[in-house]
Amino acid sequence: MAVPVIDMKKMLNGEEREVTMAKIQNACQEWGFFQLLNHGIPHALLDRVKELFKEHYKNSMGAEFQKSEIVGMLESAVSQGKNFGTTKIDDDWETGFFLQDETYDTVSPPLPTNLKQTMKEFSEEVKILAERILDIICENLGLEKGYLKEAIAGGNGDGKAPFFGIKMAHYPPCPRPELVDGLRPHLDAGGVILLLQDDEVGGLQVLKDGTWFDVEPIRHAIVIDIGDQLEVMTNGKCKSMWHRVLSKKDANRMSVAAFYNPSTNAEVFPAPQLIMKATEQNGNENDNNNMNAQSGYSYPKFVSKDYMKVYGEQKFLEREPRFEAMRALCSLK
Ligand SMILES: O=C(O)CCC(=O)C(=O)O
Ligand SMILES: [Fe+2]
Repeated sequence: MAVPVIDMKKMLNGEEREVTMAKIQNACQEWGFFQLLNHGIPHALLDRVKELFKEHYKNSMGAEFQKSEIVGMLESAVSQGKNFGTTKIDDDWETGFFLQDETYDTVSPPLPTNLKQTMKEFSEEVKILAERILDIICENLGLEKGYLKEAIAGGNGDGKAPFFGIKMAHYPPCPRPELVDGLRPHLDAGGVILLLQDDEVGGLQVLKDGTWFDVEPIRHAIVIDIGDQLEVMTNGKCKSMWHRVLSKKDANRMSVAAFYNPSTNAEVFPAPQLIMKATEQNGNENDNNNMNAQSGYSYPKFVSKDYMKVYGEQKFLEREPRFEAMRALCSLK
C-alpha cells in the first residue's frame, strides 16, 4: 500500500479517464492524499519556484532560523540532558512565511523580484488546478459542476472568492530529529491543499489505519490533500487525514503549500444531495439530517471563520471537540 500517484494525462482518453476518475475518488476517500503527475502546471515553473525559494532561504532566512526560539528550546533541552522518551518537543522545526495576494510586497523577509513574479505565476496556475480537482470531485460525487467552487467561494453576490494563500516553508537540518518534528501531526482545516515538495528530501507522512506512510518526493508532482471543511462539504466522501513532517538530521527540506480554503464568510455544510444519497443508502427515510450513513457520523454546519478561529487554538489536537464547538455555536441551522 502506498499514497496513490495519479497521472492526469490519462484523463484525456475515454476508457482510461473512467479508471483515473475512480482512482481519484478512492484516493480522496481512503487516503485524503494523492500525488498528481501531468497536472498541467509547467515543469519549468515548478523548477523555478524551487530554485528561487532555496536561494531566498540561503540568503535571507537560514541565519535567522538559527536564532529562533525552537533552536534555543532544543539546545536547552539537550544541554539539560532531558530525556523525552516517546514525547517530543511541542513545537515545529520549521521556518517560513505565508503569502496572500495582498502581502507579496510586505512579507518578511522581503521577496526578491524574481521570486515574487514567479510566485504570482505559480499562484495563478495552482488556483486553476485546485478548481479542476474540485470539479473532478463534483463529477465523481454526482454534484453539479462548480458546486464545490461556489460553496468554497461562499457568501452571496459579487466578489466571491476562496481564501487563498501559500505557505512557503523550509525544514532545516535538525541535530536531534527524535526530539522534534518538522511539523507536528495535524489535520488541515480548509478545502483543498496543493503541495509542491522538495525533489530529494522526504519527510511528509500521512496516517492511514494506524500506520504512517511516506509521501515520496517525485519531481514535478503536485501533492493534493483534503482539509476538514471539504470533508464536511462532501459529507465524508473526501477525508481529511492526519499528517506530519519529520525533521532530518542532515538534510534541508523545502515545501510550498497552496491552501484553497473556504472564504471567511462561507457557510460550510454537507451538500444536501449527498445527505439524501447517504440516507437512501442507509434505507432510513426518517433520517434527513446530516447523517453519514456509513459511519453514523453527523457533520456540523458552521461559518468558516468560526471554525478557523477554533482551529487556530487547537490545530494539533483531536478534531471532534472542534466540531462539537461548532455544534454548540449553532450559528447556522
Ligand atoms: O511541508 C509539507 O510537506 C506539509 C505542510 C503541511 O502539512 C501544512 O503546512 O499544513
Ligand atoms: Fe498540513
